[in-house]
Amino acid sequence: MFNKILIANRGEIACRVIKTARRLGIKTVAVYSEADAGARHVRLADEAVFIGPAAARESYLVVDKIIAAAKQTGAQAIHPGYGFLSENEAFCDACDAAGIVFIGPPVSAIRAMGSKSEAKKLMEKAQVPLTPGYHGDNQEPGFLNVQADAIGYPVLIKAAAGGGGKGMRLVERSTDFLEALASCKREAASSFGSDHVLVEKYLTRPRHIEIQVFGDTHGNYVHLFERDCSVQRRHQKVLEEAPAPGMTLERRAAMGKAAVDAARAVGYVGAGTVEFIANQDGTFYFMEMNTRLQVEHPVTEMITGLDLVEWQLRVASGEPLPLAQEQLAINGHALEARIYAEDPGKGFLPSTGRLVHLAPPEEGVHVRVDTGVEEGDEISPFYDPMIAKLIVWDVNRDRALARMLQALAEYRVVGVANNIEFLSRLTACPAFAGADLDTGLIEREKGYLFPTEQGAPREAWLVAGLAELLREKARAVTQAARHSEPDSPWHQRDGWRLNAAAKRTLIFRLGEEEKSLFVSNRGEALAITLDGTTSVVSGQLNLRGLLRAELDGLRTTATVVVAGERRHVFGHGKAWQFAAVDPLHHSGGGGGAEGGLLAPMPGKVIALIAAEGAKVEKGAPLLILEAMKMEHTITAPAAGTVKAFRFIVGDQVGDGAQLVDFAVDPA
Ligand code: MV4
Repeated sequence: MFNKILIANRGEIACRVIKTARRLGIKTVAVYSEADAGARHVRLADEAVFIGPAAARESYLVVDKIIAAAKQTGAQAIHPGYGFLSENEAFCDACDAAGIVFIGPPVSAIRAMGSKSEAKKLMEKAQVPLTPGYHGDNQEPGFLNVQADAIGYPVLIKAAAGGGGKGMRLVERSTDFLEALASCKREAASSFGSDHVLVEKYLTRPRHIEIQVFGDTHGNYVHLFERDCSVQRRHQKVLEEAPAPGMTLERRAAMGKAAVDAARAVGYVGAGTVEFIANQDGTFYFMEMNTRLQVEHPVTEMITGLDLVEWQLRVASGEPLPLAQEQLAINGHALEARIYAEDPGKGFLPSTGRLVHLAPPEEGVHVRVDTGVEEGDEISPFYDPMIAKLIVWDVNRDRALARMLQALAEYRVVGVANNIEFLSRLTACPAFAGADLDTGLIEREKGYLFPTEQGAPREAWLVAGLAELLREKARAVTQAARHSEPDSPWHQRDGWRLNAAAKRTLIFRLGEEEKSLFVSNRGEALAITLDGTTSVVSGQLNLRGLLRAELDGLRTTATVVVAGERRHVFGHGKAWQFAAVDPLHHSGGGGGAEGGLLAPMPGKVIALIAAEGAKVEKGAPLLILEAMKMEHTITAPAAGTVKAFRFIVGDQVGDGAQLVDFAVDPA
């Protein structure tokens, strides 16, 4: 076994590999770019080597730099992770040339699986089922058109050197074939450097089912059962699970045999994945073979209880496979969701920024979080915006679904847009929960998955208000403790007032909607009037924003995280981004700047600054209130005219009182 390995990757997979290496007592070397100088994988590794600028093509993808780092640190082997150089033949050769073990398959297997048509020829020889079609060398258009007619429409034309859905054309009828073929060849030539295509029968509602295989250097091969990765968006996997719903023992054995035969056919060593496309009736066909450890490998680990990276390290160091096929079994069901910094409401646009608050669910037997970031880290624009992989396990699929919903509901991310709510809806959607799976699920369920409704339930507004008050109270207590007279009644934020029940107005905005919450004391609790209805609320808020509340006698929990003026409310698997509106700069009850300006709290008018009838700019001082022993300047919320003051100097005003009639200039 190795003493020291280098991980030629970053993010969650680098952290994940380091975790297993450390458990095995293997020293680890990380490599990092400028953008990753403070990254988690660098912190976790025993050593770290700087390899250059943030752009991957100048750092993580530069073969010579990775090899040099391994030589510099005495790493005996390199784990490539996935992506980057993990399936790069030149890198594999460079490792061999440098006498450094590449933890993966031999370069011959990478080469053989790099071409779709070459891979299919190998699979045909190994009697692995292929999609009905033509994948030969005759590329004459008329000949291919005859082949397509014989296959029967619809057919799919695929670029042999393509992948990930690129270079495919669906043809519904013979008269469209030649034009589609020409178009596909043009794209294939320009995108992949080869216009070689194959023609296949199109499967209309396919499932993507893949088999995890392992080979060692002693001729042993096993499969570690299947994963269903049908839930994809634009050829990016979103949710993966193991085992595949509806899989029969016979079908599993047949797919496992086909995958092992495929691995044996290419002399495979290490972890590999044979991808199949399957009809709804379960008939399956070879699609491609991936010669790397896949992103979704944890679901296989959760149902087998194995550590696939440990297997990779043992096999790469010449050990035999730790277990034989008959010693492998499935236990329970696992799901994986990829938590991304992207905005589903904006076409899944990647989101960058600092993770001002990051609180994954608690890990244990049922929940695993593979992540490359911690609170305070940046999600940069240079790399895949993955925040983490959330993996859950339970004894069956329904229980695993419940675990996933619970874990997603507990996952708190503030600072970047993210897909957690989308993943919750996807997990809960009837098609997925009912295992009605195919690669078109997300598109088919988009009405459910991308709701147009905005707004938040009353409970969310009340939670935002209660948390705000509890946070203010806690802050007052902290400040009092720092004050020379900590017991002074002026520090109490319990709403006590000399001669009136304390009243407060809190204003929050959600999207275009703005609401005022009128707060008063109700014994030990608070009364919040919202939309004309009063609720009695109380609760406790901890330092991480976890709120245990009682709203009108009903107990609930939520999390409220502050980021600037934003109040992120999480509850029941949903999230809302409120904005706290500073009443001092608020005008009008309805959220617009029209109408008067409300007194943010009880106080005394001590100066009228602007003249009645005066035209003023946004931010111009209008009057001064004295409240809580401080002077508060009320300013113009926008350019406009001071029509009239409702009070004169010396008047006492109540909380929420209208102070000024103000007309905003037309836009
Ligand atoms: C297909 C197919 C339907 N019929 N082949 C997409 C990329 C590559 N993995 C192969 N792909 C497909 N090949 C035939 N004959 C549908 C797809 C496909 C797909 C396959 C697996 C996972 C997701 C997919 C999304 C769209 C299309």
